[in-house]
Amino acid sequence: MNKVVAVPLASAHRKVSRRRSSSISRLKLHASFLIGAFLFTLLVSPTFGQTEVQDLAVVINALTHPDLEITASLSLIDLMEPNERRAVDNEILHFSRDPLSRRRAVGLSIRGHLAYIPTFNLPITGAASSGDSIFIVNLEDREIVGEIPIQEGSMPQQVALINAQKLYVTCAAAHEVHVVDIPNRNTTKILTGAFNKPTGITLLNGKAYVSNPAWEWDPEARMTTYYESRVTVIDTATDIVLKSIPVPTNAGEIFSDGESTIIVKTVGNYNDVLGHLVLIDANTDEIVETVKLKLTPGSSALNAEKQLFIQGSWQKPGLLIYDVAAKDWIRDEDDTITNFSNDADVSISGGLTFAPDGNLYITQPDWGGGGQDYVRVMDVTDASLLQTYHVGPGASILAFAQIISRNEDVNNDGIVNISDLVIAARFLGDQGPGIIADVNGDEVVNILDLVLIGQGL
Ligand SMILES: [Ca+2]
Ligand SMILES: [Ca+2]
Repeated sequence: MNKVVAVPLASAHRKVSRRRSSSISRLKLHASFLIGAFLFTLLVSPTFGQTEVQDLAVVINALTHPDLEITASLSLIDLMEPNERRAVDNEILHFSRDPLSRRRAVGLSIRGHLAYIPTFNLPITGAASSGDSIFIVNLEDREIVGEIPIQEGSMPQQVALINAQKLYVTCAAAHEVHVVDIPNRNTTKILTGAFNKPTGITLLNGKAYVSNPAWEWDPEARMTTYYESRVTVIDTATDIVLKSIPVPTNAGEIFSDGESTIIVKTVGNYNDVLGHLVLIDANTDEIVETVKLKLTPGSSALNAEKQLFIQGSWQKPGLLIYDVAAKDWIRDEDDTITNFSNDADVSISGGLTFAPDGNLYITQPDWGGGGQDYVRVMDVTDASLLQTYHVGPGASILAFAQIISRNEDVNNDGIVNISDLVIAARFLGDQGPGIIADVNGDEVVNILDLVLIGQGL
């Protein structure tokens, strides 16, 4: 774990010192009194001698079980804490107090200190959802700080944060993508007509790519019908649907390589149609490669080296690795990673997520409510097991957050930007203890506080 601890701290220090020296050089001579005052502030205020950085894994424990009185919850793992037990803060909050509501938490997107989690009540499978919303959780204060209402019955799935003002949320039951104004916490636009059970969403080059699995449960025939699956492309500046790209049956997870390629995993029909990988050129929005899988794939995740790790099916367990850049297999169906190199007894099945440091996090939920829910960390260079964290019931969704405590972050969203300056300016001239805009803590809000926020921009 030393690698994880050292890197963010060092980079944070570098960032702070670079920022300080470059901005001082920009100050004019006639403002030298300000420099003096500013440096004095830095020296006397203990807050500015250190920048507190916390690397977290955020876990959604998704099991709802009225008989066992289990409701969906959130756990945090402190990745800088080497002790596996102490590192986990289990079930710090629940999405409902009422087990009978079976309130689901199905997605997780993080920006700064804030996590956006689509939720809805679904007491009976197959019924319409109710109380649909997106919870906003402040990960530093560890509390729900807001709730964005989403139209009842739409079953919000996944959030894509377009910018500080706007997010998209895929709404599977409504066959829509809703455009949400984040500061006002309301839906401003509904994109419709191009979607069929939209679920996955990823962003690249000013566009959003949405996967449409397009399946429907037929209660009379007691079987699932699979319609034509597509990837829908949306211009995120205008919210206009640009294109619908047909893909093989049952499109699921969708990834961006951060440069030029969108990768879609299709699952098939769990019968005679197996899975595929589809690569889409994000400049032309044309399919450039379709790779047939010889199985029904499980969870997958893409790392910074553009390697797609895929769980095999339950009949054919083990990890496959596809090299997206080379369009070739690193480990194919006949050569999967079935065991940890240093612990052959531990199964590596479960949900996959890559951490910023390149390690693979595997969520292993116990859907029976037996409490055997784990997050395991794999070093993919040698497939060794690094950590095992015991988390909450149904732990199956995971994402990463970096918490940096800064007084300059006036509105406490984890990001220092123009919004903080605007808010602080409203307090100019105010005096007294505990004013949020009093960045240097001298009990007066003046130009010095604004300068300090300006440093963070
Ligand atoms: Ca802020
Ligand atoms: Ca002040």
